[in-house]
Amino acid sequence: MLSEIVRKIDRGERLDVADGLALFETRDLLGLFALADRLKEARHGDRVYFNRNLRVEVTNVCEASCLFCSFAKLEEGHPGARTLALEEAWRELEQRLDDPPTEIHIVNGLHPGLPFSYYEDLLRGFKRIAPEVHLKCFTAVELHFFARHYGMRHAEVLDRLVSAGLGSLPGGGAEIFHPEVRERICADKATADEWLEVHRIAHRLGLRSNATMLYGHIETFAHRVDHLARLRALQDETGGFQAFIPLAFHPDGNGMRNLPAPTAMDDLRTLAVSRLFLDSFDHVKAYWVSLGPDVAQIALACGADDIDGTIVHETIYSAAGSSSPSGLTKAELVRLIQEAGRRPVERDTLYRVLEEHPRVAVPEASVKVRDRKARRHLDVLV
Ligand code: V47
Repeated sequence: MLSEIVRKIDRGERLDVADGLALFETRDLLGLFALADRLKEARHGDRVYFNRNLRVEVTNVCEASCLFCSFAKLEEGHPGARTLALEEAWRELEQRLDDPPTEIHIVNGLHPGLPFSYYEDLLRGFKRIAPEVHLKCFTAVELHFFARHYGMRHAEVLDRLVSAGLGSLPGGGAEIFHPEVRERICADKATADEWLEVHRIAHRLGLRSNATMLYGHIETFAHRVDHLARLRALQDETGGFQAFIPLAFHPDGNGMRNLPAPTAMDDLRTLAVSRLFLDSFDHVKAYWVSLGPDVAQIALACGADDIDGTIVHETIYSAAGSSSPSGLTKAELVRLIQEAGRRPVERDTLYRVLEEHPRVAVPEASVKVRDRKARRHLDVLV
């Protein structure tokens, strides 16, 4: 079956839903990874992208009740509920002005008690502090909530936020589009069509955005392929998506805590199938926070061309039991990529190249052996 798909890809034919399912079901995982890596290399060569970004969550108060979420607290005043004063949010950036991030990524709960001006002021304040910083803010779910809650059209919400400094949209909130799953895990927020419509409007207004898929809980492979197919259809229409990011489900402290987390092979398989099926997406991101740095590094040989960024300060995954560190330094990201035999490229949010690092020809272990002290150490060991 894989050989038929390889032939299709060689002929430049698009994969259909049956092919997507066959890829998810194949036992030839190494064949799958090699095929995805081949397509990644054809598009990006040995480049792997990362950026220097800062994550800010200004409120975890949320009127939605997603089964997978360990981050949101339903009401203000609930133990653990927290909404930052604008000055506190801005301080996150002010504290890092010696090495400022190129991007701030903001994702929040759906807070029913804040005025819309809070979000406009939030963005304006960040821009005042660092005019060059790119603001990648608010998932389509949040933007849809703003439209409903403040009585505006989606385009008006986006126009006002763009005037305040919004640069692009992150990919969160997509979860699983298929209603058999969506109605069970997140019935009370934007539907699949509403999520897609917000991105469609954003793309028409000239904004770029990302897309995600939360996998490894109650969904089937067929639901995953359906999700990818819906994203591919919108990408065909607008071309506005930059990156696809599969997000591995973390079970701690949420309504699906009785389920196991997906295993490494499922993580790698999902990334590889995404690369092959989403032929019109430039970038497939191995989000190291959700995968852990080790699996994210291996994913760089299975079709992923991006590993996300320094993050600095992550809360959604740490609340859900991820043992990943809350940030990585630029040097650590560069090393992860180099040791995967790839060339690290620091990018900005819109994938403009900021700095190309060399690909290291000799793996780190051999470099150490050339060092006299390490050599002596090794001689003792062998
Ligand atoms: O939408 C929440 C997911 C997303 C859990 O655009 C969970 O570059 C796993 O969208 N287990 C927010 N996942 C994060 C996000 C994102 C991340 C990295 C890069 C980009 C980008 C976007 O986190 C949510 C939801 O799908 N999430 N809880 C959990 N327990």
